[in-house]
Formats: sequence, structure tokens, C-alpha cells
Amino acid sequence: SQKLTVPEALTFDDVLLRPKESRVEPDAADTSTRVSRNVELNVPVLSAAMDTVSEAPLATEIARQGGLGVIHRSMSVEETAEEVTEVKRADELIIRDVVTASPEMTVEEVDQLMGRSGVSGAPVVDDDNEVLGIISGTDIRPYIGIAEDDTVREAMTDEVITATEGIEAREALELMYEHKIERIPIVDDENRLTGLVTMKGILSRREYDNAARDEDGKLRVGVAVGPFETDRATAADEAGADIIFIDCAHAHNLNVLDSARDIKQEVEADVVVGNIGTREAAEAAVDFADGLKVGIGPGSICTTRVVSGAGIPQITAVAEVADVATREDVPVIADGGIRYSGDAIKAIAAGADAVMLGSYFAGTDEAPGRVITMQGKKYKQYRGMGSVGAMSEGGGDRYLKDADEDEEFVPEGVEAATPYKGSLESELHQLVGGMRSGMGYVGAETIPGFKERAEFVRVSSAGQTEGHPHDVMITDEAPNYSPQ
Ligand code: RVP
Repeated sequence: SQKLTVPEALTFDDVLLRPKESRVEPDAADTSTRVSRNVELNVPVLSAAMDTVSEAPLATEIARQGGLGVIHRSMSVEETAEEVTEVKRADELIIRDVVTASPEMTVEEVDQLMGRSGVSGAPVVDDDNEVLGIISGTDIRPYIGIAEDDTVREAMTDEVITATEGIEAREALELMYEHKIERIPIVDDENRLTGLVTMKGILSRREYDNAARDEDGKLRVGVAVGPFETDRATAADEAGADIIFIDCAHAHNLNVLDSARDIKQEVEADVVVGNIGTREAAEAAVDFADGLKVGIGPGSICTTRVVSGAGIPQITAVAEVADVATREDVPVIADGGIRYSGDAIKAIAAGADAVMLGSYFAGTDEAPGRVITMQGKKYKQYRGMGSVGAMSEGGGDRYLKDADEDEEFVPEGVEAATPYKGSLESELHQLVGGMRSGMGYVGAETIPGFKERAEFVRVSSAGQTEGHPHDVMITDEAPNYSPQ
């Protein structure tokens, strides 16, 4: 029968990168990439939009390290906007929530205020928010002849160096060195306070020289929205999200595509459409999408393939979509199923521009949820967004199922635990280090170059066994390998 003449589809374990002539040292490999039409990253890695993975703390940290966090959507629209704002404010040069003192406060009061808010100095402003002076810890130490009930007006420094909006980090630093100060109030043309630049803030920004930042120097962040959630999309957009991710398990559903097209018209941010897994789906979205996200059923917590009988093994899915997307210069993200750094770089070899991971990051300190101990080992919770637990807390429409209905769910995911892993920074370091290593074996210095140059060999099951540690008993766990 015609029905039985079926194409083969491959996944990570079915292939390996063919080693090639190379002068590329892994450390010299450039991992920067384009993740959507207008957004570039220094590290081609995204965190999954899941309620046990990506909220503001993880999104902030991954952006500082050069990647992108995608905030999940099991929360109110207002909360989504707040999450975006939190990431955007994290490393802002000009602090907006400034702790201020009033001139009538006593020295004792201002000391307590600074202690409570964890700052070591504060601009002094009048009722109109006009800057009168600045007070710092050193101004109020009793030994310089200041009494506890003296007022701030008496103790403050009233010759304040201020600056206006638009100041750059370098200029601010120069002013600070010149005047031996650690903070500069930012004022409008009537000398009213609009923000504050601190030495501490500038130095911590410098630590993250690889960070993913927008044109204003703020950290980048992505937001997942339901396929029909125009309100969440516009709220995230207004809050400054860089990319809106249409978050759907089957974006080749035509109603979803219609709605995604409408959402694209409403927002300034890039719109990434997903998930898809075939050439035909790519054709249907490539004319309006700023990026395509690939993955039908590869996720570690996903039961879509078992429950629905549908799916495409991930290497084939990525390759099919990339064939179409590359032609139109639209970036592709490979989402799900990545267990090792080798899987991540294989996804790029298949044609992806970046990878998205859930389970890999769910065990880090920055992910939501607490550490649990079972039989002496530490874990964190990790669950599919199509699991009963996650769906009953919202987001069932990812699976095009009505989460409000009072009937039993048909889940497409499981609730699980994943080993506790410590800091996101060290996990990401291992992941990206392994990917660089792959670039070295193939002899490609850049991600676009690697995509062109990489070739696969097909691996038998004997070959797979050979590729993992075998015939030994592992005595010390490696930071980037654990037997599955
Ligand atoms: P993984 O990295 O293998 O843990 O996969 C994460 C991906 O799995 C997510 O980015 C999403 O595309 C998919 N997912 C999330 N929930 C579910 C589910 O419940 N089936 N699947």
C-alpha cells in the first residue's frame, strides 16, 4: 500500500557531526546568532516558557549571560507586564525606583531608611521632587559632629553633581571619578529627580559584557502568549518585551495562524510563531513570522506523541522547517528534547539558529520552585505545560483545549522532578562550552558558517552505545554528563 511507503524521520541520537578539517579553537568560536528578525543574541540559547522554568529571575540571569528567557503565561496579563518590567529594569543604567530622603527627616530616621532599603545614600528632594542635596552614610556618622536628631538638611551635601537623561555609562563614570562621588541624581530641566546612576550599578553591568541587551542597554526578554491572547501580547509589548512567542503545541492550526497574523499587526516586538514541525507549516507562517519555533513532541516531559500519535523526530523537523525559513531569511529555534550540549549543536547543524531548553534549566537556582530532597538526592519540580497540574492553573489552550471546561483534562505532559543543579551560569557555561567544541570539530568559526559546513553521519544503535561511556562504572560524575 501507498500508505506504507513512508519517509524516515531522525532525531538527535540518530546522527553525529562529521568531524572536518579545522583551525578553529573552541574558545575562539563566535556563538552570536539571530533569534528572530530583529533580535540578536551572543549565546544561541533560550529558556522554555514553562511555569517551572522561566520567570523574571531566570530570564534576567540568562540575558546577562547572553541568552534569552521566555516568560511563561500561567499568570495574569498584569503580572506578565510586571515580569517584563522586572527584567528590563534589572541592569538599567538609570535606576527608577529611587530611595529618597526629605530635608526634614532626622539623621536617625534617614539612617534607618537606608538600612531598611539596602542603599548607602539617597538624594534629598522637596515636595516637588526637586533635588536639594544628597545624603550618604558618611554624612551621618556621629563622629563628625552630627547628632541623631539633626535634620537631613543640616547633614546633607548640598552641592550635588547631577546629570540629565541620556547620560551614558562612560560619562557617568568620568563624572564620578572627577568628583569622587558614587551616585549621580538624574534630573529634568527643572531640577526634578527622574532617576539615579550609581557606581555599583555601572560596575555590575560591566561584569556582564556578553549580555543580551536592547538598543537602550536594557536586558532582552521574551514573552509567551496564548494563540488567541491579543491582550497579553499588547501588554507585554507595551512593557517592552523584545519578542512575543505564540505559544501553541500545533501552530499549523489555521485559526492559530490567523490569530498570530493579527497579533503581529498589533505589536512592535518581533513575533515568533510555534510550534511547528513540517515544511508545510513553515510555508504557512514564513510570510509574516519573525521567527519559527520547531518541536512537536520532543520535550522531556511531553507525551504528545504517545497521547495523540502525532509528532516529528526533532532533527528532521528542524531540517524541514529550516529549508523553508532560510530561503526567506527567517530564524529558526529548535525547542525541546535537548539533553546534552551535543544535542544542542546538532540542532544547529540541522538548520536552527538557536535552541530552547526546559529540563536543562529547571534544576537551577534561578528557576521557580524549591529544592526537594528524595532519598538523599536534591531535585526541583519540573512539569509539562500540558500536564494536569499546569493546565488546571491556566494555559490549556497551548494544547487547543479549553482549560475552563469542567471536565477531565486529556493531558499531553507529565509532572516530574529534575536533579538540582546549582547556578544557571555554570549550567549555561557547560552547554555553550560543548557547543563551541562541536564548532571546533566541524571547523566553523560562526553559527551561520557552522550551519553551512556541518554534515551528519547516521548512527546505528551499536554506534550510539559506543558514544556513551561504556564498560566502565562512573565514579565521579562529570558536570556535563549523566547517564539517562
Ligand atoms: P525539554 O527541554 O526537553 O524539557 O523540552 C521543553 C519544551 O517542551 C518546551 O519548550 C515546550 O515546547 C515543550 N513542552 C512544554 N510542556 C510540554 C507538555 O506538557 N507536553 N511540552
